[in-house]
Amino acid sequence: MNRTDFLETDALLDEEDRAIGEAVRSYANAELAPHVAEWYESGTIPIDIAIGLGKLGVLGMHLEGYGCAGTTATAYGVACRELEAIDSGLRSLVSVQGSLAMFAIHRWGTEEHRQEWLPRMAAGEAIGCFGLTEADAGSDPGSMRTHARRDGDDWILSGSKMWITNGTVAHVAVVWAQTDDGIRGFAVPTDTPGFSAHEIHRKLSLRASVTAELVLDDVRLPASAVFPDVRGLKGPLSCLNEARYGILWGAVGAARACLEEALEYTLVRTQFGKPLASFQLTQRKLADMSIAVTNASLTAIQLGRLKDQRRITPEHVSHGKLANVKVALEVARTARGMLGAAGITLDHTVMRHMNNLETVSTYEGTEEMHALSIGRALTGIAAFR
Ligand code: TGC
Ligand code: FAD
Repeated sequence: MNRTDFLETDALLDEEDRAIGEAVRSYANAELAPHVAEWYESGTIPIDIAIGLGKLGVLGMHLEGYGCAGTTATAYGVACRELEAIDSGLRSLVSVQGSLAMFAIHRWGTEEHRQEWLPRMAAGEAIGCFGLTEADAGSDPGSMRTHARRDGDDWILSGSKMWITNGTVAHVAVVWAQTDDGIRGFAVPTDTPGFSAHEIHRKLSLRASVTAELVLDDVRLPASAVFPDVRGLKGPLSCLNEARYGILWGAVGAARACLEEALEYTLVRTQFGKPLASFQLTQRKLADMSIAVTNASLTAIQLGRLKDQRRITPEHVSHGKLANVKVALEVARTARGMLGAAGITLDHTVMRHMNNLETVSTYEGTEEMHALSIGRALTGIAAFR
């Protein structure tokens, strides 16, 4: 019996996808897990781990060509699951690099952008970030103020972006801005004069991850910097679909890790002369957590199938992100309580996961945004505004 995959949902995966998951799990356990509490405590992540992740083949792994592995979407999901079982910050690094920055360049960039950035990004030698959110434009990115105007053939980009993962360590920023022709995307080398990034400190969540404000102070870009063929929110939202898909898998990993730790702890911790796991109230919690992890896993696997068959819709992704992050947070909170005082320290993983999942629930569309997206699909009525 597999105590953290009760219904053996992994048996539903193709052999190759499962093997990729095992390779990522074993790399993450050996190379990343031993350091992650220290990174979390110091509020940082050494960006040179991207080189190892590049060698592992997980950066932009479901993209074709340009040094990317070209795996199935399911394999990408399984990799996200195994990384987030260690820490959401690791999955975040991979999501932003592969699903946001690289996907944007791959899908919407020019051939020149692709040749310039993708091979180095797949190898982890160049880092990307994705600037959509602003201080006053979060759930409603269409209200962004950052804008780009023409000056001869050049573009002049002005404004600021907030809460940008990898912002201070990025070599290229994908920036979305208002133009006379609607919202457009730009590939901005971060050494361009006028571009600066400022790390956001004092986070209580996703601490093993760099989060920054981007300031665009009349950044002059050549005509070739713009993504030629996309206008409007469709551009950035198409990238979010990719990252949200990775997140719905990642949440399974975080929840599974919390279940695993709650089980291990309650089997050995004794109170009232018996292991905590022997009390009926504890077993009810463990049973509910096991069911939650299994259901989340089934949801992820079905969405992987739909994505590999090119039948997935944004509303399907909203379903997965909302459902899986919500239950992962519930599992993490329950597990945190089950470890008592020990559960609040970095010697255990549960509170780190719980705190991380607060961010995971907020970014890439809050629970409310995804509920409204599902509501619109069910009713035909948009209730966002
Ligand atoms: P709406 O009128 O619904 O749509 C505008 C245009 O966009 C199209 N569209 C989509 N296209 C692709 N994928 C989707 N999911 C799409 N949703 C909508 C739509 O068809 C339309 O196209 P067109 O051609 O007709 O113009 O737009 P709205 O302004 O009403 O907003 C819809 C809403 C609220 C769902 C959307 O704005 C939204 O998703 N808000 C949440 C914002 C968000 O998720 N931000 C995330 C920022 S990035 C991030 O958090 C990274 S964290 C990463 C990490 O560290 O892991
Ligand atoms: P708001 O939009 O102000 O929402 C606040 C609350 O109001 C939420 O509960 C929300 O659901 C609710 N609300 C809003 N509108 C409605 C409505 N119509 N009906 C009901 N409730 C509503 N962004 C990027 O572009 N790139 C990144 O790399 C990135 N990384 C991030 C990393 C971290 C650590 C964090 C915390 C955020 C990151 N974000 C990034 C930003 C993230 O996408 C936004 O925080 C998110 O979209 C929510 O926006 P907001 O924080 O402005 O909240």
